[in-house]
Amino acid sequence: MRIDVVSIFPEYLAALDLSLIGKARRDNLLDLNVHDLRDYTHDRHRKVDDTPYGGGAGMVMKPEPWGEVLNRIATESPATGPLGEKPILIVPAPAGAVFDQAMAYELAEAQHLTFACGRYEGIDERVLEHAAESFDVRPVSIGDYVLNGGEVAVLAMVEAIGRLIPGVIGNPESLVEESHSDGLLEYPVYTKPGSWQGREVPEVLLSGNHAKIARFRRNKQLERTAARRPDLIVELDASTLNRHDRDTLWHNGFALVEGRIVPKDQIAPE
Ligand code: 6GU
Repeated sequence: MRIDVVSIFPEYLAALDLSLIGKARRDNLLDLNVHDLRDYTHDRHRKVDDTPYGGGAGMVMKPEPWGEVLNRIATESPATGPLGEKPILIVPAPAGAVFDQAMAYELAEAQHLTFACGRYEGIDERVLEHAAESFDVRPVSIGDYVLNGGEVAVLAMVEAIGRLIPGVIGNPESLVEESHSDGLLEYPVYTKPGSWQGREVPEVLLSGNHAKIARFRRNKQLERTAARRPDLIVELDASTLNRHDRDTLWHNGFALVEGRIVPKDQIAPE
């Protein structure tokens, strides 16, 4: 996969040299190019922002350097195929669609991703309109809070996407049993010593009884998802739940009503 990132703080992206993503680059599984937006200015001050038309606080990123760098990336894109497919341009912004594991899986299939990191109040809207001629443009947010710029969001997204590229994670099995892969949060994990500061590892994990261990872990997934992320519980496909699952959910505040999972306190009394 090819990834291009455009930023006025390219040093922010240096962290992508580390760990699994850094190794994926060295192994040529990931061709990552970071561009300094200021290299596409032509004035002495390398100016990338200006005051907003219509007034208001803050500064807006000027269109010209963005136009130049995106044209160059589009021209070099390996994803402009015979069927007219467009490379994807992700624009990190709190006003975007929320990034999640399903989006990470979808984007991990792409041949080429470009990330346009805005700063200040954002990028002149005409840049996105112009870019849409050569890219599939997607404003994306990493959650309901505001960052000063897109760089930290790009670090999160590239890590989430990059680890799903075949060959990046040594043991692909570990992708199957992680949080969000089945709509539930991960179960708690333990390692040696079996007793630490008076706290014991749950006995069932030492039992060697694989069916019992699987049930224990599944219950923990259901319990902690019910407590921490009740929004995920009501989205579960009820047909994937067995009698034990439904019983655990009942004891954690959820009932199955006409094939749907609902919080018990929302069931109207007879
Ligand atoms: Cl993707 N960018 C910025 N600047 N702020 C954010 C965000 C992205 N996601 C949440 N807040």
